[in-house]
Amino acid sequence: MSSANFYRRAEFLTSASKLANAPPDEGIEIAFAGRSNAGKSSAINALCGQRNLARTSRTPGRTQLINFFTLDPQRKLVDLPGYGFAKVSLRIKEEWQRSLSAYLEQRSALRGVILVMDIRHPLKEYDLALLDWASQRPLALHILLTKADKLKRGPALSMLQQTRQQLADYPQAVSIQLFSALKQSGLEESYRLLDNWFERHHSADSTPDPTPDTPPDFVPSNPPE
Ligand SMILES: Nc1nc2c(ncn2[C@@H]2O[C@H](COP(=O)(O)OP(=O)(O)OP(=O)(O)O)[C@@H](O)[C@H]2O)c(=O)[nH]1
Ligand SMILES: [Mg+2]
Repeated sequence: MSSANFYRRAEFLTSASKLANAPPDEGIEIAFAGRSNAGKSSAINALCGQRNLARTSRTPGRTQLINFFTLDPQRKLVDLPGYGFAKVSLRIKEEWQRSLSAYLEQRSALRGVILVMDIRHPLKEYDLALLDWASQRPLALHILLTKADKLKRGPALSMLQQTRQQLADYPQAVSIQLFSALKQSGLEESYRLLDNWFERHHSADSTPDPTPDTPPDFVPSNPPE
């Protein structure tokens, strides 16, 4: 099955306000983390070819729960609550931060973290904190510099280069790419990475494909030229 078709099978499973409410800790999970409003939920929707799988919003702080999406019985995508948003009460902020850190530190199924950053504001304080956190355990790390459509090609590439350089001193390997949910760009590169982390090897994938290849039902509101 093509990657696009595999990820299109994503279905909402459940939301958990804390780790204790999460589904059983088994199989492989890949989590999307990042600052509030960075574009995590939009990235998941773009990758899964579904407009409204993960709730998105102009209002920062939309995703306040840990949301689980099932791809198949052994593989899930996880939309984490965004961090760094000032306008929520301290109590709620502390709760999020607690459930987020518990998930990142304790979840055995967690294979890798996709750190989503707005290309115009990469590697802010909380992003660096997240990278440090993630390096406490062997987690694969990848960065989406998203909203790449907000910059022209040249500046976007130079931001990619700059950010890559800043990560060079980092103790753990972190791969990085440009992405745009709006323009649907960067999908193939992300699929290769997700397939790898999910141990989805095309020839060895024994899961039968019940659905024939179908065109995406996701029509970007602003399709690329
Ligand atoms: N231009 C552009 N806008 C985007 C892109 N991705 C997301 N957005 C917009 O950015 C805003 C936030 O997107 P979300 O996907 O809800 O962000 P989030 O990281 O899930 O936010 P929280 O759930 O609050 O943590 C929305 O208005 C999106 O439409 C993109 O690639 N390009
Ligand atoms: Mg969200």
